Amino acid sequence: MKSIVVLTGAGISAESGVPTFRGDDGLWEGHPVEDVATPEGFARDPELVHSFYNGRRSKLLGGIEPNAAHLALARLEREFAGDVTVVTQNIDDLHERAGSRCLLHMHGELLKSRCGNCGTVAECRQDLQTGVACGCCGKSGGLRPHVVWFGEMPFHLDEITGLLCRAGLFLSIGTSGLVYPAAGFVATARAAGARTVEINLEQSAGTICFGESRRGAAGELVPAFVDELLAGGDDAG
Ligand code: BV8
Repeated sequence: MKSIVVLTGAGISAESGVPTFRGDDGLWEGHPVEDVATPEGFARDPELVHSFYNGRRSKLLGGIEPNAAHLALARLEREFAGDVTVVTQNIDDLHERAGSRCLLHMHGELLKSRCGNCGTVAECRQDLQTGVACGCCGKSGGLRPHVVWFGEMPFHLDEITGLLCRAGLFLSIGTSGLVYPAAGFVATARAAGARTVEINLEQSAGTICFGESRRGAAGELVPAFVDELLAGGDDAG
């Protein structure tokens, strides 16, 4: 049984109440991306960037729960005969809390901080400000969210490329397909001979690259597709 690679984006967390980036309640709304999701923006106004991420962190910790799509992917990992790896663009912890274990956060994690002075990555469940000192080196002024901003190198790319080249099935869920290198994963998987399936609420920038595209809400379509895969009704390649 070949392996499955699942790419998720903000759309898989939408039904849990986490705003997507390009929806009406979009995250970047009110903030140009350059101001809140680039190293230059952070250097220019660190307190603005801290408040942007502090707001998202406290919302995530204030009652947001995994939804049926997250839970279905964890079930797939437990019950599928081959390997299942979730590569997420999301910085929330909903895949972990749903039970996914084989999980790569290519754009980092909202509940972790990184120290610009000593490089320590630590759990972070409270507000960050410029004056907060690093628990390791004791210095302040260097802490930032452990997330990948525009212009920064995503994490785990070598491992992800290897997985894509060996996958029997590449499944993309809830992403607009606008941000690279994640948006290019489908081409890599397809070139390596994988079956490619997209589940998304609307047409995405990458829809034409997928062998199959299923239109609808992740909370409904992902559990149904996982049932199909576990029943063996649809060969995962
Ligand atoms: C890189 C973390 C070099 C932070 C994010 C000029 C200068 C510098 C770089 C570039 C440049 N031009 C292009 C680039 C590359 C750039 C890029 O792609 N820019 C775009 C805008 C053109 N990329 C980068 O900078 C990346 N780094 O390139 O380094 C390099 C080059 C090659 C190889 C290696 C390295 C780093 C980008 C990472 C930025 N960080 N997030 C944070 O979260 O604050 S990006 C962020 O937006 C997400 O992580 C995600 O990646 C991205 C897109 O969001 P989506 O997840 O797709 O969400 P979106 O709202 O857009 O769409 C949601 C979809 O769900 C919709 O289609 C909707 O219909 C659907 N949906 C909604 N509800 C549901 C649903 N579907 C199903 N069910 C539902 N219920």
